[in-house]
Amino acid sequence: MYRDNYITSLRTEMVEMVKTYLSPPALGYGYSDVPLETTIKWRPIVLILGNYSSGKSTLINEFVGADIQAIGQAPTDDSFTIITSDDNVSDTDPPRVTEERDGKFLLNDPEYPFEILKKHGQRFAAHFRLKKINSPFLKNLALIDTPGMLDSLTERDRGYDYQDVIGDLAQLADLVLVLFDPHKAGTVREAHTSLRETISARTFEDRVLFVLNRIDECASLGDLLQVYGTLCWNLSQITGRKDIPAIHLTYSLRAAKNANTLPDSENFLSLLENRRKKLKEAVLDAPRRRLDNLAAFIETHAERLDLFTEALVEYGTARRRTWIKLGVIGFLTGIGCGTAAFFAGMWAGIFQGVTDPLTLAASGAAGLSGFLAWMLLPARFITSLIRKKRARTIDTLLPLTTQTQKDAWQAIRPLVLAYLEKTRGKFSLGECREQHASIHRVYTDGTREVRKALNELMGLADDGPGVTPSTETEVRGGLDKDTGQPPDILA
Ligand SMILES: Nc1nc2c(ncn2[C@@H]2O[C@H](COP(=O)(O)OP(=O)(O)O)[C@@H](O)[C@H]2O)c(=O)[nH]1
Ligand SMILES: [Mg+2]
Repeated sequence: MYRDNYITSLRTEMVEMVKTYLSPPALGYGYSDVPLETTIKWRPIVLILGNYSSGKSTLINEFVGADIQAIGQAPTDDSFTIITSDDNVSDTDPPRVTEERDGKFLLNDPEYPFEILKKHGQRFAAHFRLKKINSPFLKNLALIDTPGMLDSLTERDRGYDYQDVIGDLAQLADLVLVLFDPHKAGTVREAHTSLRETISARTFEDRVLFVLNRIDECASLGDLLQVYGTLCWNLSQITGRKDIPAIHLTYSLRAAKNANTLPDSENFLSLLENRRKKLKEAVLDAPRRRLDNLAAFIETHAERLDLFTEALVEYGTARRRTWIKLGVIGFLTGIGCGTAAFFAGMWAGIFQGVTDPLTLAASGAAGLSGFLAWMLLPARFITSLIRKKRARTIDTLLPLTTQTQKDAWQAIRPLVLAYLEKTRGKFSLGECREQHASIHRVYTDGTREVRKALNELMGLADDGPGVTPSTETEVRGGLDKDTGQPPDILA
């Protein structure tokens, strides 16, 4: 409980940090079309993928402790189902579906993070739903059951882009389980392509778990090894790596009993650990994974926005400098024009002397006209040339020393150009400086505090402070002495 509360309040604070400091500039500078917190504000999510009848729904029913999802050998269920808890119904009652909602509701309710899926259209909306279950298993998380992958020919009849949907869901998910069964251990390419495209290589290993399910259906250990070998080969072909990702071997005891695939205790299965429990633990660990993902989210976006605003500050400062120079030239031009008018007037005998009001007015007017003419015509022309040149040499605006900086710059470069194009380089430099300073603080101090809080979490046992601490502060595992809350990372 203690640890759960810590995780929940830390999550809230991190989302708040994004909302307060990163979202406003992200929206203002066209870095993002929706508030950044849209995809992270909801509860931790576990996405369950796999071929049809690889046992996804069976696994989910086991986790939540009730038969809430239809199961069957044929492609039974062709919907994406969000399965989460109903906080209004006691979770001591036997688990059951307490509320169902359709896709239209889910895609439009701002409480949920699924607005980004609207683009997949009506056909997708008709295959998207929410089920609330009063299961304690779902207290801090949501599962997503998916329709199985079919062959690519039938894929086209779906009416929406299955791979794109999977990609978007994977982006929202804190953990992705990819299930295979012995009959179809070879058909993994589609799922893997969408995952590779959306989950960064850096976090892929942490986020995706491969599961070979229904292993009770292998006739012998030899049969299993054959299947395992095929799957490993396919995965390594697709990942392009020589090392093979860990594959969890498992089966549903209940389904196996029903199918009568457990003939005797001599069966090879008795030699293997059924990884059901490990999978369950991994799924229940999703809230902690969410914190890691949030930390990475904050780091990535803070770094990019930091660079974005720094580039704008540099650009704005250079622009201001140019205008000051042009202003000085304009001023001198004005003086030149005024002086010329004075001498011309004197020479022509129109002016009576330096103190003559006509002399003053006419020379002043000539000076002012000279200044304005310069500023409105040549100076404008020059700045538009300079603006074009700066757009071409935008990469030299900032000294990018590290590879992560270079990557971050590549990600935002088109957005910076689009913003400069849209504003024609005219934006408030002062405001931009302020934004940059506050984002920079999040990027440096904020992310450090987040990492510190996460380290403290590692020292916390399930029901209270972990490790035997020696002082009062250590006892609280870094929590506030009075409130028992995590340190305020926004402070
Ligand atoms: N023998 C055996 N059958 C299983 C296992 N898991 C699921 N099944 C059966 O496989 C069929 C498809 O399961 P289902 O959960 O609907 O697969 P889904 O399409 O991936 O959701 C059902 O008839 C299940 O009873 C298992 O571990 N062993
Ligand atoms: Mg299913």
